[in-house]
Amino acid sequence: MKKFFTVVSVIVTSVMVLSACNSANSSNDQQSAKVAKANTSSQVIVPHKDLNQKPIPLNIERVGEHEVNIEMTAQITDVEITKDNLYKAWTFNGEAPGPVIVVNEGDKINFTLKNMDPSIPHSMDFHAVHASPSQDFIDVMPNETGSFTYPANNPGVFMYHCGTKPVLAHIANGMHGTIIVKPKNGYPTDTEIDREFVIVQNEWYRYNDLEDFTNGVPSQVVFSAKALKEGDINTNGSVGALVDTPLLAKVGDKVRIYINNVGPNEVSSFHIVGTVFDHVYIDGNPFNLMKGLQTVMLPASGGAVVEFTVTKEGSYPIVTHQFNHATKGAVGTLKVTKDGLDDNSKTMSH
Ligand SMILES: [Cu+2]
Repeated sequence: MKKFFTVVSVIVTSVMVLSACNSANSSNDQQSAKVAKANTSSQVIVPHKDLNQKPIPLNIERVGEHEVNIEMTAQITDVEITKDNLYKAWTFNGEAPGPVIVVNEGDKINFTLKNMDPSIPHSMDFHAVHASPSQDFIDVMPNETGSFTYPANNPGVFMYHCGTKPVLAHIANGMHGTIIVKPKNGYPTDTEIDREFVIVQNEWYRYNDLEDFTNGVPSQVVFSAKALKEGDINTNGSVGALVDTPLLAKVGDKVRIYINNVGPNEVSSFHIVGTVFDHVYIDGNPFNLMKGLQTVMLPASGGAVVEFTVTKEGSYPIVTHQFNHATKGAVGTLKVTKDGLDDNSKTMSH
């Protein structure tokens, strides 16, 4: 009899434990269903509806020879993808892709993320640093601020992005960008360079639609230019951004472009019509030097430094050689003139 009761009590306890597990699971499921619902509806999530937060400039300050403070915001800001498509983007600092960050190899980064989104958490995942993701890339809750410290010990051109679940939704809605870590001893070709640009590729889908992000094809694939210094062109990832405002160079210039493909899903086959890349540093590391490339393959998140000389005047189309993507917007122009100024001549379309 005693044995019977023991068995029954074991069964009852097991059922209780199982049902507790189930109820925890079902609460998790409900939670995920809620998140999934918010992201598969192709709708603006309600608290974002009337929100269009003014872009806030990146705050970066050198506080020591090998130490920088970086302060960024997560915020909801309208971004024009095409003339008729204003996208209520989830952004860093009100830009999508976010502002380019430049630090030096060996820097300690003291990073602060101010989450101005009133409704959902956001976070920061820098590909340029060594960190413990479960401690250093964690969610910052709505209307809160999080601070993190990590070293940037590898030179290169790296992606950064929000890593909050579902990460695909956060990246596809606009939370991505580029961080350049300048090599301690520079690039061997530094002295030859006449001008530098930063170009970022990303793609857009149906608005806030996790189903389309996951199983669809991009509606637009775009390039943006990011300013390295005051006065440089700085754009969002809009169709035609770099055709309407071409990059400029002078005949004979050796041009360097820092390129980064921030996805979220597609690869890039970066190519500039009418030239061959003399030097390519894959992922922007001076050790990864390749010569004489026509096209550089950038995986999702991948970066590179490409260098080439423009020998004649004219308009040089910048494309991804995956022409279905070029057709969807990933085209820009490098205009080469006698004096490096815009002569307002027509740019070549591609
Ligand atoms: Cu986010």
